[in-house]
Amino acid sequence: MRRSLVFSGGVLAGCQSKDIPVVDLRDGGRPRVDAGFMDAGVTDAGLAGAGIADAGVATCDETFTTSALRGILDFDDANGVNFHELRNQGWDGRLYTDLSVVDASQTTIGNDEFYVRTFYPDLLMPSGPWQIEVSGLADATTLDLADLSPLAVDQGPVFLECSGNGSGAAFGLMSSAEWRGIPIAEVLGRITIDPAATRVEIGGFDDHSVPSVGGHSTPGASWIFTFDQLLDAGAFLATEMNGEPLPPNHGEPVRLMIPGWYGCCAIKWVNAIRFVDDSEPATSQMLEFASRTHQPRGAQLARDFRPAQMHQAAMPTRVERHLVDGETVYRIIGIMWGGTRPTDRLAIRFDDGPSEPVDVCPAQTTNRTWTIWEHAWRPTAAKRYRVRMAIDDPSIPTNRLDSGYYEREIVITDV
Ligand SMILES: Nc1nc2c(c(=O)[nH]1)N[C@H]1C(S)=C(S)[C@@H](COP(=O)(O)O)O[C@H]1N2
Ligand SMILES: [Mo]
Repeated sequence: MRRSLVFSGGVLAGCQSKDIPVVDLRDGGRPRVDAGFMDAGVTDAGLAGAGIADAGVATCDETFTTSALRGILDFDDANGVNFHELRNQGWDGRLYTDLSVVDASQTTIGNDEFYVRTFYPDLLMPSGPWQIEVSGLADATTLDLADLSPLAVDQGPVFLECSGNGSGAAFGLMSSAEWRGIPIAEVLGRITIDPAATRVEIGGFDDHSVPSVGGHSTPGASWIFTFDQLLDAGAFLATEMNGEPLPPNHGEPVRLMIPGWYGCCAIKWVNAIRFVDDSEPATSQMLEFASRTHQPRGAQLARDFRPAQMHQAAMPTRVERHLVDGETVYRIIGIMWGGTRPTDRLAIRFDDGPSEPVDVCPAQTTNRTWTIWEHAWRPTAAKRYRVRMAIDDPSIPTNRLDSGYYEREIVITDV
Protein backbone atom coordinates (compact mmCIF):
# COMPACT_ATOMS: atom_id res chain seq x y z
CA MET A 1 0.00 0.00 0.00
CA ARG A 2 1.51 3.29 -1.07
CA ARG A 3 1.31 6.31 1.13
CA SER A 4 1.80 9.74 -0.02
CA LEU A 5 2.76 12.63 2.05
CA VAL A 6 2.61 15.80 0.14
CA PHE A 7 2.16 19.34 1.04
CA SER A 8 1.14 22.12 -1.18
CA GLY A 9 -0.59 25.34 -0.51
CA GLY A 10 -4.11 26.52 -0.89
CA VAL A 11 -6.05 23.28 -1.09
CA LEU A 12 -8.25 24.04 1.86
CA ALA A 13 -11.29 26.21 1.76
CA GLY A 14 -10.88 29.18 4.02
CA CYS A 15 -7.12 29.22 3.65
CA GLN A 16 -5.25 31.59 1.45
CA SER A 17 -3.79 30.15 -1.69
CA LYS A 18 -0.08 29.69 -1.21
CA ASP A 19 2.73 28.96 -3.55
CA ILE A 20 4.92 26.63 -1.52
CA PRO A 21 7.26 23.82 -2.46
CA VAL A 22 5.72 20.46 -3.11
CA VAL A 23 7.41 17.68 -1.21
CA ASP A 24 6.66 14.05 -1.82
CA LEU A 25 7.87 11.40 0.56
CA ARG A 26 5.97 8.48 -0.90
CA ASP A 27 8.02 5.43 -0.16
CA GLY A 28 5.50 2.73 0.50
CA GLY A 29 5.97 3.08 4.19
CA ARG A 30 6.55 5.38 7.05
CA PRO A 31 8.35 8.51 5.98
CA ARG A 32 11.43 8.72 8.16
CA VAL A 33 13.84 11.40 7.31
CA ASP A 34 14.93 12.47 10.74
CA ALA A 35 18.65 12.72 11.40
CA GLY A 36 19.92 11.05 8.27
CA PHE A 37 17.74 13.18 6.09
CA MET A 38 20.43 15.36 4.58
CA ASP A 39 23.22 12.80 4.95
CA ALA A 40 21.33 10.42 2.74
CA GLY A 41 21.58 12.99 0.02
CA VAL A 42 17.88 13.63 0.01
CA THR A 43 17.38 17.26 -0.69
CA ASP A 44 14.24 19.24 -0.89
CA ALA A 45 14.79 19.58 -4.62
CA GLY A 46 15.24 15.83 -4.89
CA LEU A 47 11.88 15.26 -3.27
CA ALA A 48 10.03 17.75 -5.35
CA GLY A 49 8.64 17.55 -8.81
CA ALA A 50 7.38 13.98 -8.70
CA GLY A 51 4.23 15.05 -10.49
CA ILE A 52 1.96 15.16 -7.51
CA ALA A 53 -1.71 15.39 -8.23
CA ASP A 54 -3.15 14.80 -4.79
CA ALA A 55 -3.37 17.60 -2.29
CA GLY A 56 -1.58 17.40 1.01
CA VAL A 57 -0.93 19.21 4.23
CA ALA A 58 -1.91 22.70 3.39
CA THR A 59 -0.60 25.35 5.64
CA CYS A 60 -2.73 28.06 7.12
CA ASP A 61 0.34 29.36 8.87
CA GLU A 62 2.35 31.93 6.95
CA THR A 63 5.49 30.54 8.58
CA PHE A 64 5.61 27.49 6.36
CA THR A 65 4.62 28.92 3.00
CA THR A 66 8.20 29.04 1.75
CA SER A 67 10.04 26.98 4.35
CA ALA A 68 12.28 24.01 3.66
CA LEU A 69 11.51 20.70 5.34
CA ARG A 70 14.62 19.46 7.12
CA GLY A 71 13.34 16.43 8.98
CA ILE A 72 10.52 14.61 10.68
CA LEU A 73 10.78 13.76 14.36
CA ASP A 74 9.31 10.75 16.13
CA PHE A 75 7.45 11.03 19.38
CA ASP A 76 8.99 8.87 22.10
CA ASP A 77 5.94 6.60 22.14
CA ALA A 78 6.34 5.84 18.42
CA ASN A 79 9.87 4.44 18.79
CA GLY A 80 10.03 0.85 17.66
CA VAL A 81 6.36 0.56 16.69
CA ASN A 82 5.92 -1.38 13.45
CA PHE A 83 2.76 0.10 12.01
CA HIS A 84 2.46 -2.43 9.23
CA GLU A 85 2.45 -5.58 11.30
CA LEU A 86 -0.63 -7.62 12.16
CA ARG A 87 0.37 -8.95 15.56
CA ASN A 88 -0.94 -11.51 18.08
CA GLN A 89 -4.02 -13.66 17.61
CA GLY A 90 -7.78 -13.62 18.16
CA TRP A 91 -8.96 -11.04 20.69
CA ASP A 92 -5.38 -9.82 21.08
CA GLY A 93 -5.03 -9.27 17.33
CA ARG A 94 -3.80 -5.73 16.67
CA LEU A 95 -2.81 -3.40 13.89
CA TYR A 96 -1.80 0.13 14.85
CA THR A 97 -2.48 3.10 12.61
CA ASP A 98 0.45 5.41 11.90
CA LEU A 99 -1.18 8.78 12.49
CA SER A 100 2.03 10.67 11.71
CA VAL A 101 1.40 10.34 7.99
CA VAL A 102 -2.13 11.72 8.03
CA ASP A 103 -2.31 14.85 5.97
CA ALA A 104 -4.77 17.71 5.99
CA SER A 105 -6.79 16.64 3.00
CA GLN A 106 -7.30 13.22 4.50
CA THR A 107 -10.55 12.49 6.26
CA THR A 108 -9.99 8.75 6.18
CA ILE A 109 -7.46 5.96 6.68
CA GLY A 110 -7.22 3.21 4.05
CA ASN A 111 -8.74 -0.17 4.89
CA ASP A 112 -5.30 -1.78 5.14
CA GLU A 113 -4.08 0.82 7.63
CA PHE A 114 -7.24 1.27 9.69
CA TYR A 115 -6.44 0.01 13.19
CA VAL A 116 -7.55 -3.48 14.13
CA ARG A 117 -8.61 -4.61 17.58
CA THR A 118 -9.53 -8.35 17.45
CA PHE A 119 -8.94 -10.36 14.29
CA TYR A 120 -11.57 -12.15 12.25
CA PRO A 121 -12.51 -15.09 14.53
CA ASP A 122 -10.93 -18.35 13.36
CA LEU A 123 -14.05 -20.19 14.59
CA LEU A 124 -16.37 -18.08 12.44
CA MET A 125 -17.22 -20.17 9.40
CA PRO A 126 -20.63 -19.04 8.10
CA SER A 127 -22.40 -21.98 6.47
CA GLY A 128 -24.80 -19.82 4.47
CA PRO A 129 -26.03 -16.28 3.96
CA TRP A 130 -25.53 -14.04 7.02
CA GLN A 131 -28.43 -13.82 9.46
CA ILE A 132 -29.18 -11.82 12.60
CA GLU A 133 -31.24 -13.50 15.34
CA VAL A 134 -33.90 -11.35 17.01
CA SER A 135 -34.91 -12.38 20.53
CA GLY A 136 -36.02 -11.15 23.96
CA LEU A 137 -38.94 -8.74 24.36
CA ALA A 138 -39.94 -8.85 20.68
CA ASP A 139 -41.44 -11.27 18.18
CA ALA A 140 -38.62 -13.74 17.63
CA THR A 141 -37.41 -13.69 14.06
CA THR A 142 -34.35 -13.93 11.87
CA LEU A 143 -33.22 -11.03 9.71
CA ASP A 144 -31.43 -11.88 6.49
CA LEU A 145 -28.61 -9.47 5.75
CA ALA A 146 -29.49 -9.85 2.06
CA ASP A 147 -32.88 -8.23 2.80
CA LEU A 148 -31.37 -5.38 4.80
CA SER A 149 -28.46 -4.57 2.49
CA PRO A 150 -30.55 -2.66 -0.10
CA LEU A 151 -31.41 -0.20 2.71
CA ALA A 152 -27.75 0.77 3.11
CA VAL A 153 -26.88 4.42 2.47
CA ASP A 154 -23.64 6.41 2.53
CA GLN A 155 -22.84 7.51 6.05
CA GLY A 156 -19.83 9.71 5.34
CA PRO A 157 -16.66 9.69 7.42
CA VAL A 158 -16.91 8.27 10.94
CA PHE A 159 -14.05 8.19 13.40
CA LEU A 160 -13.37 5.23 15.68
CA GLU A 161 -11.13 5.04 18.74
CA CYS A 162 -10.53 2.03 20.96
CA SER A 163 -11.28 3.08 24.53
CA GLY A 164 -8.08 1.22 25.46
CA ASN A 165 -6.00 3.33 23.08
CA GLY A 166 -2.77 4.42 24.70
CA SER A 167 0.78 5.59 24.49
CA GLY A 168 2.14 2.03 24.20
CA ALA A 169 1.81 2.19 20.42
CA ALA A 170 1.74 5.88 19.63
CA PHE A 171 -2.03 6.05 20.22
CA GLY A 172 -2.43 4.01 17.04
CA LEU A 173 -5.82 2.55 17.99
CA MET A 174 -7.81 5.27 16.26
CA SER A 175 -8.75 5.78 12.63
CA SER A 176 -11.43 7.21 10.41
CA ALA A 177 -13.15 5.81 7.32
CA GLU A 178 -16.04 6.45 4.94
CA TRP A 179 -18.83 4.04 5.75
CA ARG A 180 -21.97 2.77 4.11
CA GLY A 181 -24.59 1.04 6.16
CA ILE A 182 -28.18 0.38 7.13
CA PRO A 183 -29.64 3.02 9.50
CA ILE A 184 -30.52 1.35 12.80
CA ALA A 185 -34.03 2.87 12.56
CA GLU A 186 -34.63 0.76 9.44
CA VAL A 187 -33.53 -2.38 11.24
CA LEU A 188 -35.64 -1.72 14.34
CA GLY A 189 -38.57 -0.80 12.10
CA ARG A 190 -38.67 -4.34 10.75
CA ILE A 191 -39.12 -5.87 14.19
CA THR A 192 -42.29 -6.13 16.28
CA ILE A 193 -41.03 -4.91 19.63
CA ASP A 194 -42.84 -5.64 22.92
CA PRO A 195 -43.86 -2.35 24.63
CA ALA A 196 -42.08 -3.62 27.78
CA ALA A 197 -38.71 -3.37 25.98
CA THR A 198 -36.73 -0.26 26.90
CA ARG A 199 -33.29 -1.26 25.65
CA VAL A 200 -31.67 -3.28 22.92
CA GLU A 201 -28.59 -5.48 23.09
CA ILE A 202 -26.58 -5.76 19.90
CA GLY A 203 -24.18 -8.69 19.81
CA GLY A 204 -21.61 -10.19 17.51
CA PHE A 205 -19.71 -13.42 16.99
CA ASP A 206 -16.89 -13.56 19.53
CA ASP A 207 -15.42 -17.06 19.77
CA HIS A 208 -11.75 -17.67 19.07
CA SER A 209 -9.78 -20.89 19.48
CA VAL A 210 -6.88 -19.02 21.09
CA PRO A 211 -7.63 -17.41 24.47
CA SER A 212 -6.55 -13.85 25.15
CA VAL A 213 -3.13 -13.78 26.81
CA GLY A 214 -3.51 -13.22 30.53
CA GLY A 215 -7.30 -13.12 30.17
CA HIS A 216 -6.88 -9.52 29.08
CA SER A 217 -9.93 -9.71 26.82
CA THR A 218 -13.04 -11.62 27.87
CA PRO A 219 -15.33 -13.58 25.53
CA GLY A 220 -18.61 -12.02 24.45
CA ALA A 221 -19.11 -8.89 22.36
CA SER A 222 -22.36 -7.06 22.94
CA TRP A 223 -23.51 -3.71 24.25
CA ILE A 224 -26.91 -2.54 25.51
CA PHE A 225 -28.36 0.78 24.37
CA THR A 226 -31.56 2.72 24.80
CA PHE A 227 -33.38 3.22 21.52
CA ASP A 228 -32.78 6.97 21.76
CA GLN A 229 -29.04 6.53 22.22
CA LEU A 230 -28.80 4.65 18.93
CA LEU A 231 -31.18 6.93 17.05
CA ASP A 232 -29.68 10.19 18.37
CA ALA A 233 -26.15 9.10 17.43
CA GLY A 234 -27.24 7.96 13.95
CA ALA A 235 -26.10 4.38 14.52
CA PHE A 236 -25.97 2.05 11.54
CA LEU A 237 -25.10 -1.51 10.59
CA ALA A 238 -22.09 -0.98 8.37
CA THR A 239 -21.64 -3.13 5.31
CA GLU A 240 -19.01 -1.11 3.44
CA MET A 241 -15.86 0.71 4.43
CA ASN A 242 -14.15 3.17 2.08
CA GLY A 243 -16.23 1.91 -0.83
CA GLU A 244 -15.42 -1.76 -0.33
CA PRO A 245 -17.26 -4.58 1.43
CA LEU A 246 -16.20 -4.72 5.09
CA PRO A 247 -12.79 -6.40 5.31
CA PRO A 248 -12.76 -9.58 7.46
CA ASN A 249 -10.87 -7.96 10.36
CA HIS A 250 -13.32 -5.05 10.43
CA GLY A 251 -16.48 -7.13 10.82
CA GLU A 252 -17.25 -8.82 7.51
CA PRO A 253 -20.05 -8.89 6.54
CA VAL A 254 -21.72 -6.51 9.01
CA ARG A 255 -20.82 -4.44 12.07
CA LEU A 256 -22.38 -1.81 14.27
CA MET A 257 -21.13 1.78 14.04
CA ILE A 258 -22.21 4.51 16.46
CA PRO A 259 -20.75 7.87 15.46
CA GLY A 260 -19.10 9.53 18.46
CA TRP A 261 -18.95 6.39 20.63
CA TYR A 262 -15.87 4.38 21.55
CA GLY A 263 -14.86 1.36 19.44
CA CYS A 264 -15.83 -1.20 22.09
CA CYS A 265 -19.48 -0.48 21.26
CA ALA A 266 -18.88 -0.93 17.52
CA ILE A 267 -19.67 -4.64 17.57
CA LYS A 268 -18.19 -6.61 14.65
CA TRP A 269 -19.75 -9.69 12.99
CA VAL A 270 -23.21 -8.67 14.29
CA ASN A 271 -25.45 -11.73 14.61
CA ALA A 272 -27.87 -10.98 17.45
CA ILE A 273 -30.35 -8.30 18.48
CA ARG A 274 -32.10 -8.85 21.81
CA PHE A 275 -34.71 -6.62 23.44
CA VAL A 276 -34.52 -6.13 27.21
CA ASP A 277 -35.87 -3.89 29.96
CA ASP A 278 -34.30 -1.71 32.62
CA SER A 279 -33.53 -4.66 34.92
CA GLU A 280 -31.01 -6.07 32.43
CA PRO A 281 -27.48 -6.61 33.79
CA ALA A 282 -24.58 -5.10 31.87
CA THR A 283 -22.91 -7.50 29.41
CA SER A 284 -19.42 -8.95 29.83
CA GLN A 285 -18.22 -6.51 27.16
CA MET A 286 -19.70 -3.54 29.06
CA LEU A 287 -18.07 -4.66 32.31
CA GLU A 288 -14.74 -5.28 30.57
CA PHE A 289 -14.76 -1.76 29.15
CA ALA A 290 -16.47 0.03 32.06
CA SER A 291 -13.44 1.91 33.34
CA ARG A 292 -12.07 2.57 29.86
CA THR A 293 -15.38 4.22 28.91
CA HIS A 294 -15.38 6.20 32.17
CA GLN A 295 -18.44 4.54 33.74
CA PRO A 296 -19.56 5.24 37.29
CA ARG A 297 -17.78 2.97 39.78
CA GLY A 298 -19.77 -0.17 40.50
CA ALA A 299 -22.05 0.09 37.46
CA GLN A 300 -23.70 -3.35 37.23
CA LEU A 301 -26.92 -2.87 35.30
CA ALA A 302 -27.08 -1.67 31.70
CA ARG A 303 -29.04 1.34 32.91
CA ASP A 304 -26.14 2.38 35.17
CA PHE A 305 -23.98 2.92 32.09
CA ARG A 306 -23.51 6.32 30.52
CA PRO A 307 -23.32 6.68 26.72
CA ALA A 308 -19.76 5.61 25.86
CA GLN A 309 -19.13 8.81 23.93
CA MET A 310 -15.67 10.15 23.22
CA HIS A 311 -15.17 13.52 24.85
CA GLN A 312 -13.51 16.21 22.79
CA ALA A 313 -9.80 15.37 22.60
CA ALA A 314 -6.72 16.42 20.65
CA MET A 315 -3.18 15.20 20.14
CA PRO A 316 -0.11 16.15 18.13
CA THR A 317 0.60 13.48 15.51
CA ARG A 318 3.60 14.79 13.60
CA VAL A 319 6.51 17.15 14.15
CA GLU A 320 8.44 18.54 11.20
CA ARG A 321 11.67 20.52 11.43
CA HIS A 322 11.72 23.41 8.99
CA LEU A 323 14.19 26.06 8.05
CA VAL A 324 12.51 29.44 7.71
CA ASP A 325 14.87 32.21 6.58
CA GLY A 326 17.75 30.49 8.33
CA GLU A 327 15.78 29.91 11.53
CA THR A 328 14.73 26.47 12.78
CA VAL A 329 10.97 26.30 13.29
CA TYR A 330 9.02 23.20 14.21
CA ARG A 331 5.70 22.54 12.58
CA ILE A 332 3.45 20.52 14.83
CA ILE A 333 0.53 18.86 13.09
CA GLY A 334 -2.20 17.10 15.00
CA ILE A 335 -5.77 15.96 15.11
CA MET A 336 -8.75 16.84 17.24
CA TRP A 337 -11.67 14.47 17.56
CA GLY A 338 -14.60 13.42 19.71
CA GLY A 339 -17.03 15.83 21.29
CA THR A 340 -20.50 16.77 20.19
CA ARG A 341 -20.07 20.28 18.81
CA PRO A 342 -17.32 21.97 16.83
CA THR A 343 -14.89 24.19 18.71
CA ASP A 344 -11.99 26.46 17.79
CA ARG A 345 -10.68 26.85 21.33
CA LEU A 346 -7.72 24.52 20.96
CA ALA A 347 -4.58 25.24 22.98
CA ILE A 348 -1.11 23.71 23.20
CA ARG A 349 1.36 23.64 26.09
CA PHE A 350 5.00 22.59 26.27
CA ASP A 351 6.12 21.22 29.64
CA ASP A 352 4.75 23.56 32.28
CA GLY A 353 4.91 26.60 30.04
CA PRO A 354 2.02 28.88 29.17
CA SER A 355 -0.91 27.61 27.15
CA GLU A 356 -0.72 28.94 23.57
CA PRO A 357 -3.81 29.16 21.34
CA VAL A 358 -3.76 26.97 18.23
CA ASP A 359 -5.28 28.30 15.05
CA VAL A 360 -7.58 25.55 13.81
CA CYS A 361 -7.68 26.26 10.09
CA PRO A 362 -9.91 25.46 8.40
CA ALA A 363 -12.27 25.45 11.35
CA GLN A 364 -13.74 22.28 12.75
CA THR A 365 -17.08 21.65 11.06
CA THR A 366 -17.95 18.14 12.19
CA ASN A 367 -17.44 15.86 15.17
CA ARG A 368 -17.92 12.71 13.09
CA THR A 369 -14.31 12.66 12.04
CA TRP A 370 -11.07 14.36 12.97
CA THR A 371 -10.02 17.91 12.26
CA ILE A 372 -6.36 18.55 11.43
CA TRP A 373 -4.56 21.46 13.07
CA GLU A 374 -1.04 22.82 12.97
CA HIS A 375 1.15 25.05 15.10
CA ALA A 376 4.47 26.80 14.55
CA TRP A 377 6.84 26.25 17.47
CA ARG A 378 10.22 27.85 18.24
CA PRO A 379 11.64 25.97 21.22
CA THR A 380 14.49 27.80 22.93
CA ALA A 381 16.32 24.82 24.46
CA ALA A 382 17.46 21.49 23.05
CA LYS A 383 15.84 18.94 25.37
CA ARG A 384 12.92 16.63 25.89
CA TYR A 385 9.49 18.28 25.88
CA ARG A 386 6.07 17.17 27.04
CA VAL A 387 3.36 18.34 24.67
CA ARG A 388 -0.19 18.61 25.87
CA MET A 389 -3.39 19.94 24.28
CA ALA A 390 -6.41 21.52 25.92
CA ILE A 391 -9.77 22.94 24.95
CA ASP A 392 -10.11 26.43 26.32
CA ASP A 393 -13.88 26.26 26.80
CA PRO A 394 -15.23 25.05 30.16
CA SER A 395 -18.60 24.20 28.62
CA ILE A 396 -17.01 21.38 26.58
CA PRO A 397 -16.33 18.18 28.56
CA THR A 398 -12.72 17.04 28.11
CA ASN A 399 -12.15 14.67 31.03
CA ARG A 400 -9.80 12.28 29.28
CA LEU A 401 -7.79 15.03 27.59
CA ASP A 402 -7.47 16.99 30.83
CA SER A 403 -6.19 13.93 32.70
CA GLY A 404 -3.05 14.10 30.57
CA TYR A 405 -4.04 10.94 28.73
CA TYR A 406 -2.88 12.16 25.31
CA GLU A 407 0.33 13.86 26.43
CA ARG A 408 3.30 13.03 24.19
CA GLU A 409 7.04 13.56 24.51
CA ILE A 410 9.53 14.65 21.91
CA VAL A 411 13.27 15.23 21.99
CA ILE A 412 14.47 18.44 20.34
CA THR A 413 18.13 18.54 19.37
CA ASP A 414 18.24 21.56 17.04
CA VAL A 415 17.04 25.00 18.03
N1 LIG B 1 -17.27 -9.25 17.86
C1 LIG B 1 -16.40 -8.32 18.30
N2 LIG B 1 -16.60 -7.03 18.00
C2 LIG B 1 -15.74 -6.09 18.43
C3 LIG B 1 -14.64 -6.42 19.24
C4 LIG B 1 -14.44 -7.79 19.56
O1 LIG B 1 -13.48 -8.16 20.26
N3 LIG B 1 -15.33 -8.70 19.07
N4 LIG B 1 -13.79 -5.42 19.69
C5 LIG B 1 -14.36 -4.09 19.79
C6 LIG B 1 -13.37 -3.08 20.07
S1 LIG B 1 -12.77 -3.05 21.65
C7 LIG B 1 -12.99 -2.15 19.14
S2 LIG B 1 -11.95 -0.88 19.56
C8 LIG B 1 -13.49 -2.21 17.75
C9 LIG B 1 -12.33 -2.19 16.77
O2 LIG B 1 -12.78 -2.18 15.44
P1 LIG B 1 -11.72 -2.35 14.27
O3 LIG B 1 -10.90 -3.57 14.55
O4 LIG B 1 -12.51 -2.43 13.01
O5 LIG B 1 -10.88 -1.11 14.30
O6 LIG B 1 -14.26 -3.37 17.51
C10 LIG B 1 -15.15 -3.71 18.54
N5 LIG B 1 -15.98 -4.79 18.09
MO1 LIG C 1 -11.49 -1.18 21.86
